[in-house]
Parts: sequence; structure tokens; C-alpha cells
Amino acid sequence: MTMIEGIETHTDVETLTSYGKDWTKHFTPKPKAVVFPRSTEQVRDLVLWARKNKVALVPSGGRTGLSAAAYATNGEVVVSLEKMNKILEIDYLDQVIRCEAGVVTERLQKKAWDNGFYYPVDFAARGSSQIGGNVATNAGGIKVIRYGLTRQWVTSLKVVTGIGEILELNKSLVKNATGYDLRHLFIGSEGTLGIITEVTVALTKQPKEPVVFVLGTNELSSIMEIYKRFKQKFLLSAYEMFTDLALKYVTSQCQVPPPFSTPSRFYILIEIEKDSDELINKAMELFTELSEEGLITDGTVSQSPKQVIDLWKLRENITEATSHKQPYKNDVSVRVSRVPQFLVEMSAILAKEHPDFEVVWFGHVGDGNLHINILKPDNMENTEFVKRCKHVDEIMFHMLERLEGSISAEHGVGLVKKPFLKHSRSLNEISLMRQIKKVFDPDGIMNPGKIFD
Ligand code: 2HG
Ligand code: ZN
Repeated sequence: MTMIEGIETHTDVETLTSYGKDWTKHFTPKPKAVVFPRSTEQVRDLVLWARKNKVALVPSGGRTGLSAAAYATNGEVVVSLEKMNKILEIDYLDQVIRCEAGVVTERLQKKAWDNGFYYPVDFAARGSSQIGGNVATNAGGIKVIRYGLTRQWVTSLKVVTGIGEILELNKSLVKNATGYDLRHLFIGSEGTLGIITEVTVALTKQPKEPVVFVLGTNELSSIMEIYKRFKQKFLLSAYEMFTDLALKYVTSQCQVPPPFSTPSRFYILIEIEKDSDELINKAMELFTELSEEGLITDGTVSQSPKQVIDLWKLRENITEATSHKQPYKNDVSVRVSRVPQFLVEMSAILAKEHPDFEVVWFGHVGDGNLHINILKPDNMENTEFVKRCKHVDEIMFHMLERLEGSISAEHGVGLVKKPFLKHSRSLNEISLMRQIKKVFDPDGIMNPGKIFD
């Protein structure tokens, strides 16, 4: 295979294997080559070459995705944006930061912070994920109830389409009433329309010091009642939940101490920006009220920045603490008001149909997003395990369709959710999406087989 002169290309087995996949399990990477362009022009040259030679391209960021959208399973060329990692500019008046797509999220967040600003889209994979990948999946995470998703922060994108054209979309204008906003088509497009090479995001002012509460409760129905009561009194920046099983794995695998000794079936982590000293007193009053009503079993509040970090570990370490159990993952959402119904119905079905499964529930319930991880029983064959999990999928996706929810809240469709897209999007919508892809990618070389066929 003749590759483009001047573009770093690797074909050794180790590189092919590690760059041909993301954090999703159950697929086999099989790329033809991995390339590392260093400029938008080099990306354009690659796309033109791929069109001419009928080679498929898989854009690749930090590869922390969980829907196999960054997998190359079929002889594709992986285009890693890793070497395009320059932070290009901060503009203090526009309050934006412009970066190449390969900048790691945490580095961007730090750069913003060191310059007196805050980039608020945040999640556990911040240390490896890249801004281009965040845009391509419209990353959400832990602060969505306060600050929204990635989409809300993108002010400008530079992209190379599947045709090989370079587009600059929106150019950081706040107001721009000139027809279709193509920037938003690329956000969440999972690399199927083109390759994002440069991203400009808005910044906001730094938050006040956060306070974290971890509360225990024994009733599923209490989780959202407590949310309602806290929301009435405070501007919350996070409202997360996890089960006693999740806590068991985090405390045993990651050496993180439990928040308190009273056993509880469910735990809630609440973060609030401390805008006054009154806040803690007001929160304690509410805490007492909720305890007296029997909604809360116990609770703790952070007393220092270190305790904020430690309490967050209880929630953020769940993925790592359960990874040795080869979890079968789902990442779904319903309208916030329908979370209780979904939780009650789904957990009853799981308990009835698959009582031998350990199911770790956690997630960003404040925005309606639940992560459901079924752990593989030690004595069960993988094929049998996957077959039974697919049965759970079947039931769950029909339930989501009935509740008008989504089969993927934030991890994306990729290869994993492709067969089930029809449960969340109408056939007309899917057909329009296909037609849109054809306009941007007439030869079908951009991440083919992801989202839909
Ligand atoms: C999180 O919220 C991530 O921690 C990962 O979205 C969820 O591992 C998972 O299922
Ligand atoms: Zn999540």
C-alpha cells in the first residue's frame, strides 16, 4: 500500500492492535495502517488519497469510547489525531480557547484554569480523552445538569469532510443567523461525516469551591424525590447515584473507604458550588428534614478539597473497580421525570428474569442518564453471558421505546448500538441521516458501518 509522503505511517502489529480499538470489549481490531497527520492539510491529503484508493478511514482520538465507534475491524486506515495536540490560542474577550483536535481534555481544562477560566465539560476519562473525540461524541459526563453537554460549548470547528474539503464552521460567532448550522451536524457524528481537526470552545468563569454530599437511601423512589427537594433549594452541579454493589466493588478494589457505616441500598452524590457560608447550614436543615421523613439513611459532607476528591472516587472509580468482571455495558436515558418508573420496572425485570446476575447501576440520574453494567458470573462461558445480556437488551430497548428514552445517553451508537437505533430514532430520521452522510461522504469512506449501515 502506498501511503502519503510525509505522513507518519505505522503498520506494526502492536500499533495496529492498540490504535485499532477503543475501551469497548467484544470486538477484534484489524486496521490496515495507522497514520499520524500533523496538520489539517495533511488530513485533507489523506482523505483525497483514501477517496482515490477506495480506502476507509477511522478517525481516532483518545479511544476511551464505549460504543466501538473508534474500532477499525475491517482493514481501515486509522487516522490518529494524537500528534495534532497544540493549544493554539486563548482569547480573553471572546472567552474561547482554540485547540487542535488531539488535545487531551484535562490539558485543555488546566490551560483554561491557569488563565482564570473554566472549561466545565468533565468526566472520568478526562486524562486520556481528546477534545476532537469529545466533540465527535458530544461528550456529557458529570456536570451536565449545571453546564450542559459538549455541544453547548463548541463555538467553532475546522473539519475535513469525506469529500476532502476543509470547512470552518461558525468561526466563534455568538450570533450567526445564516442558515443551517453545520457545526452541529459534526457534533455527535462519530466520525461519519469527516474528520474534526480543530476545535474552539467557550470558557466560563471559575466556579466557587465545591461541596460534596454523599447520602444513603433504601428506596429507589426516594432517589428522585431527594433530587427534587435539593433542586428546589440549590443550584446543583452534579447529582449522581450508585448502588451498594457499586460501592462494594469500589471499596474492595480501589481501597477507597465507604462514606459512612450505615448500610444503604443506594447512594447519592451531590455537588454544589459553595456560594455562601449559609449553604452548609441550609443543606444540613434539608438533610435533617429528609432523614426525619425516612428518605435518607445517613450522609456525609466534604470538609476540604481533598475530601471532595475522595468522595468523587466513590462514583468515578466504578468503571475501573468492575472492569475485571468483563461488564456488559449499557448507557441509556429517559426524561428526568421518568427515571423512577424506568428504575423500578427495569430492576424488577432483571431480578425476575436474571436473578443470578450482579447488576451494577450508577449514573448521572440528575440528567436522566443511567449506566447499567451486568457483571459476568465467574463460572459462565462468555458466549452464554453475552446471549443472556442481549436478552436484557431486547427487553430494555423496548421499554425505552415505550418511555420515549434513548438507547445511548452519552457513549454513542458506534458498532455496539447500531442494530438498535430504531428503538430511539424513527425510520424517517435514520433515512435522513443516511442521506446527510452521502452529501458529506459520497464514497462512504468516513468511519463506515458506524451508527448505521
Ligand atoms: C461514567 O459515567 C462513564 O463513569 C462510564 O460514562 C460508564 O463504565 C461505564 O459504564
Ligand atoms: Zn457517564
